Amino acid sequence: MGKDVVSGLKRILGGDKVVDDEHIMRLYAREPSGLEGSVIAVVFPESVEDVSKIVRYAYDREVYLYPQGSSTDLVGGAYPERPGVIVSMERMRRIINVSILDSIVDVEPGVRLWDLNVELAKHGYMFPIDPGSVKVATVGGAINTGAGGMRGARYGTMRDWVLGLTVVLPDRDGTILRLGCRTLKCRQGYDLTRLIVGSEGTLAIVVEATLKITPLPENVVVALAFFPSLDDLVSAVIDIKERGMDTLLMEFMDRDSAMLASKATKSDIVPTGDMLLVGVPVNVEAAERVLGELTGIMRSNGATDVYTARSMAEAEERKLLEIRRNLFTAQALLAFEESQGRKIILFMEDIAVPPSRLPEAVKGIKRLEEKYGLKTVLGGHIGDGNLHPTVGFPADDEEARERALKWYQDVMRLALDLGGTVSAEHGIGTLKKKALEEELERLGSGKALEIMRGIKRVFDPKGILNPGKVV
Ligand code: LAC
Ligand code: ZN
Repeated sequence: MGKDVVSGLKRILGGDKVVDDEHIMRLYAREPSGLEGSVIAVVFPESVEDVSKIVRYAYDREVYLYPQGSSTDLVGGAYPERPGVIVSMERMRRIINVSILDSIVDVEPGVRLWDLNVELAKHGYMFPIDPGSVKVATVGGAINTGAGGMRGARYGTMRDWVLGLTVVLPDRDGTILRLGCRTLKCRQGYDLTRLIVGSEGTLAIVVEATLKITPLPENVVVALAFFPSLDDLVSAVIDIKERGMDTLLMEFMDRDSAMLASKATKSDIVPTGDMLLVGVPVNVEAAERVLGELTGIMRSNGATDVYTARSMAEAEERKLLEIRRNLFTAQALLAFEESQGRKIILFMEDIAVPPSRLPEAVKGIKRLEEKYGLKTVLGGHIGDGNLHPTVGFPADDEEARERALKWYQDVMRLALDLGGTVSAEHGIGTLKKKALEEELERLGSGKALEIMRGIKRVFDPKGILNPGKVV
């Protein structure tokens, strides 16, 4: 079947948009966690019509399709679990229109979030969703993942920023459908736009998006501090919140993880405790005063070293954000050192708990680290209670994989016990399917799963789009 599919796709798209080289296909078959599937071909559509043609072909022959951005979701969301065709959106990367007056931008799905922000910055605007993978993550991937990131406590997730979408449905005609509006307010019956956001490529292929944009803050002050204990760090967070500071960033990493990430990034900053990173938007005149208040709160809660920057540009230049951005890299380094060069798999959790329950969550994660004997790197978005404990193990160690899977499930149960949720921003993919069921059952909402499976059938009657994911 593989050869037929390749020649069929070449016939309808032209040879230059279809790749079936083994080595290249392997690159598209895996995600950074180390999960890997198998690929028949990778196709690179260049237009909406190309996508529609691909879908019509796949519908006819019942070929599985995997729409893909940069595949950095970390829960097995975009990799081809069953053999199929990767639909890479990387050639559809035009910023079609920026309208400051309407506060919107129209983009193709392959535009990288970073590049979008470089363009918007020229107008004094930004698109605020800022996942750890922001330098490679694409708009289409972020829409399908429902991505969040470091500014989540203030700006929420993708759900809050997508106004309209053009999608291609996986039906006989490869129907092209426009959903949502180009205005900030929009009531179009049931909200199909937001149904697609976070649907992980299981309902439709996003081919264009209308996103809301917002002015860049005039200025942001940043402080990075190290605390003798997580309890001290949390009490600094409480004080910052009680002072009514409207933070843009509120991020943390535990001591060992910060040290590893500092080493991995060859940072000049040597962590001396549990790390808190805070950014507060203020106008230039108030920068000094607010920075003084912020460092005052940190020091009065026991912070030893405090690094500060009067602007985001200075913070980037002095690499105050780099340690936190490299949480995942830190675990990769740790697992790699311990595995003596073997291929490793990383499981990064993505639970959220109400921030008031964070101390209990952190203690619970430490307990599970001991219970399973898995060295855990811990950090996340402390402002919105989204935690990313991460473990790694050699890919060929079955026993360690079993243990890590049990650990993974237990971390999610801990979140549910504390009134939280199993996935905040990375999605369900393959790794969190069971946990999603558990979450809904605990809420007495088992029926919601039936509704979701029904929705999947309505959009994708033959089940060809990213099969086996989410529900
Ligand atoms: C982070 C990404 C991985 O917060 O969610 O680092
Ligand atoms: Zn995150």
